Amino acid sequence: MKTVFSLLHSRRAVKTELDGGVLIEPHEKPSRAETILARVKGQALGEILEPEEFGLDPIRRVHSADYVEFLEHCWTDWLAAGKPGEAIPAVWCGRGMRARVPKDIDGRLGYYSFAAETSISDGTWEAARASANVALTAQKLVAGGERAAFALCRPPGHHAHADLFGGYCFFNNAAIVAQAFRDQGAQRVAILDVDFHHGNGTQAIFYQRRDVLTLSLHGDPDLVFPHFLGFEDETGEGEGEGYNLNLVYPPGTPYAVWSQGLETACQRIAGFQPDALVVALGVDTFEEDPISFFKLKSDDYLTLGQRLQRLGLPTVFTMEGGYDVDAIGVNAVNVMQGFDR
Ligand code: Q9C
Ligand code: ZN
Repeated sequence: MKTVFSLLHSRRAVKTELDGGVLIEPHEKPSRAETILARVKGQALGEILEPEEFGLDPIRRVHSADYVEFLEHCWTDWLAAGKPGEAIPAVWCGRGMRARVPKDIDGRLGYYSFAAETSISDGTWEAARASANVALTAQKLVAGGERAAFALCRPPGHHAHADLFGGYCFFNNAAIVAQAFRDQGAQRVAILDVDFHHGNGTQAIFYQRRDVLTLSLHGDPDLVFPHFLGFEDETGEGEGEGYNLNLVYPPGTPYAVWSQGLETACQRIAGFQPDALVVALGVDTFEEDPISFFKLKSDDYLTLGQRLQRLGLPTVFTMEGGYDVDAIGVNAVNVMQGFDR
């Protein structure tokens, strides 16, 4: 399988993540991508390609123009306002308040976000753009006849809504890929999210649509991020009713249990008969992940890849979460190798 990767990911290197009332070194850091790339090379998974430049149009098919513009200028606006640290949202439009875009940068940071752990600094815009280009290049490979491609995206994307950043995400790479397939003539596309966290952004973007089926297996949002979306009674709305599936699991869930949900999801995908599949691949389901509570083991990712391969669909993998441990490289590449064999 071919991998798409851009060194521009390293332009996103914030110093801070608000966690537990203190600013820690971010979990979502540059070494994540280097670790995974090293494993891709070490296993000779396949050719490694630089992304092409797709411009902002395919991003704007999923994200609002004002949100994209906000992200482009956020850091310089923050600096111009004389702020001493990194840009961190600290105020939101609470219940009963007015959802209008303020002029002030503090107000706009809150308007365009849903969480405060995701700091912004110099280079975030460039890295997020490159990450979307990585995803779109993988989409182009698969649209051009490759059975599958690995978009080694960083920053990740699945938490980003049409006009909200958070959960380490800015542009929803998986959604951008699905929309690109649709715009190139695919009738139906499925997005399967196997990251530990609910793919809230992806769900929200396609919630009222039946052309893109969204499915997510994740930790119970009653207990973990993103807390306010991802419950099993969210099944889609209007035209999209019946085209969103959430499968929620408790702390300690091993592959033997998680894989039953995977089977349910795969059967739903097969019944949908999509023209393409996008897999939002987080490996924070791993037993040693520092911010998660599932108990998947490294070999389980091979089995996951094999199951996805059996769907028989043109498939784009977008890299999402997975933190701190060296095994994120093994685990992510195991999915690809399980798929390839
Ligand atoms: N104490 C992805 O996996 N909350 N994002 C972290 C840590 C935010 C995860 C709390 C988690 C976001 C792409
Ligand atoms: Zn995650």
